[in-house]
Amino acid sequence: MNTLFEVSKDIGIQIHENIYKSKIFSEERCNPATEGSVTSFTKAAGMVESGLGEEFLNKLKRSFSDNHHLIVRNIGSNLLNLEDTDQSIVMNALLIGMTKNLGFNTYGFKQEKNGAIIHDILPIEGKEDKVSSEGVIEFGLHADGAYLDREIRPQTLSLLCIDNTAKTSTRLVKIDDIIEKLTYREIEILSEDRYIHTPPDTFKVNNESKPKPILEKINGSYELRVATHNCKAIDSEANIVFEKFSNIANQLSFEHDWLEGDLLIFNNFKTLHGRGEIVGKRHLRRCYGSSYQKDFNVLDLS
Ligand SMILES: O=C(O)CCC(=O)C(=O)O
Ligand SMILES: [Fe+2]
Repeated sequence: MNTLFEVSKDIGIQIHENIYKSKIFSEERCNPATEGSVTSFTKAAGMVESGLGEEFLNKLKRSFSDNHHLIVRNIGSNLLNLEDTDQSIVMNALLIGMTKNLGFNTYGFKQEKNGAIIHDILPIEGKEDKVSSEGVIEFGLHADGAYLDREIRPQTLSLLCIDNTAKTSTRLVKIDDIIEKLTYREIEILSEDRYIHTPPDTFKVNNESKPKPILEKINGSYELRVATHNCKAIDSEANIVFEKFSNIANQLSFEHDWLEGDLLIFNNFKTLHGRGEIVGKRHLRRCYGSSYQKDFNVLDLS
């Protein structure tokens, strides 16, 4: 089934103009964490909805629920012609609007990027050698917030591409494809409390390290939680299975080659993502979504 949906640049421009002309954003409200911004971004989500149309949105929803990811090409492709503040408002509105229109509320964590709802994903000076979204070295396959309980873990990630001069794609792999290659016993082992999930460098938390599973059966279907570079098995049998799991995940992963203006959204319970090394300029913008969180909530993990 199709996962790449190309909108005409006119639709993108129309959404931008409606958001811009409506003046629903004052300067201080363009940061989705500030008071008053909730109403503004909810209105903007409505504009994304009317811009894309109900029929098209339904197609997106179906594809997302079948494939656990989708790409809306061109939705942000004229952003680069806008002034900085307008560009920022429209990008945030598109990210939040698309996430909300697919049925997820946007939220953040006090311990990550000071509670920001919108995150700039680009290499940070001094963090080049970190295996994280702030580094430039290869970032292995992972789910975001794998160490967090399900209700507070991001259920979706929405990413909008602003600049991919570096031509670094994002890799994705679907759980269904991995499960197919595992034996019943291996699935069982991966479903047991035999893995320590360590928080990434980007979260300022002290985590108790109780063993948890990698696979969890929820309402009859499997979900996964693991950052392959931040997970340790507690015994050798669990480790052997984890290594097989990681190899399969790597083999079955596919690349999304970004074009500027692409919006990618994926289910963080049903896919793993990662990327190769970044050489050159690259800038994505991100928000989390969850149907378990209140819109614009900033969770305190302490
Ligand atoms: O930069 C990428 O392609 C992925 C970044 C990432 O892992 C994230 O935003 O959580
Ligand atoms: Fe990530």
